[in-house]
Amino acid sequence: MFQFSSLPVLLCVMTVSCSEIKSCEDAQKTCSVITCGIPVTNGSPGRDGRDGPKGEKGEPGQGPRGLQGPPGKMGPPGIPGAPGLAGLKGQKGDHGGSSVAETTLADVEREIRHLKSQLYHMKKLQTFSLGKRSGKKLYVTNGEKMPFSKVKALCNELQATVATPKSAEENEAIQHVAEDSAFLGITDEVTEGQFVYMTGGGLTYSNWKKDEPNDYGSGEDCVALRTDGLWNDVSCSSSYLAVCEFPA
Ligand SMILES: [Ca+2]
Ligand SMILES: [Ca+2]
Repeated sequence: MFQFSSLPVLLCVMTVSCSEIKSCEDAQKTCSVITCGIPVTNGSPGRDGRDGPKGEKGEPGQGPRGLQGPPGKMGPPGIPGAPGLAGLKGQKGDHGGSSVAETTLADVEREIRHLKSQLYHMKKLQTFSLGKRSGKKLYVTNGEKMPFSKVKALCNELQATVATPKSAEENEAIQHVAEDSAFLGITDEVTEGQFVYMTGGGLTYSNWKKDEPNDYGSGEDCVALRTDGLWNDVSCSSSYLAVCEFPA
């Protein structure tokens, strides 16, 4: 009894083993003919089935955290923000260069006008107190007597010349200023007997006293205006009033 039930199985096994190039399906077909109606206890395992559908995502793993990666690229610039509130009002600035120059020029012009006014006023006072105006000349004396060399130096220091009358009117003006005999800007130091103006040129007017000039004594090369208005040649080293002449 045992031999009959196990024989088809053996035959099937033998058939498969004898023909290795045949597929298992073919073997089954071969065996099914033989095993018809006879239950089979244990067949050989079938091939792997097709892949099933993809499973759901699993839970994150628990492995160690990796190192932090490098920074990413810089993103695009954002939208400009709204304008801020207006700042506080600044302090008033200085004047510009041109304004300063104009202001300075105006100050200078104002100062010049003021000085001109003062100078005009002083000349009037001077004429009234010390001098005498004749035409375009102004004669001034300090009332001191001194040698001719010092008179020249004094008048030169005042940017003036020694009083030199070139007309009867001017001679009278000097006479009016001088309370005593005064030096005139006339000499014959260069050529004896030939009196000339210190400023240059021969005399165009004279008012000699009678018998003058006489070059008296050791010589007289300077000229003094007497209180009577007449001229006398005198020694330059003698002292007479200093009268200076200014252009008026
Ligand atoms: Ca002389
Ligand atoms: Ca004389």
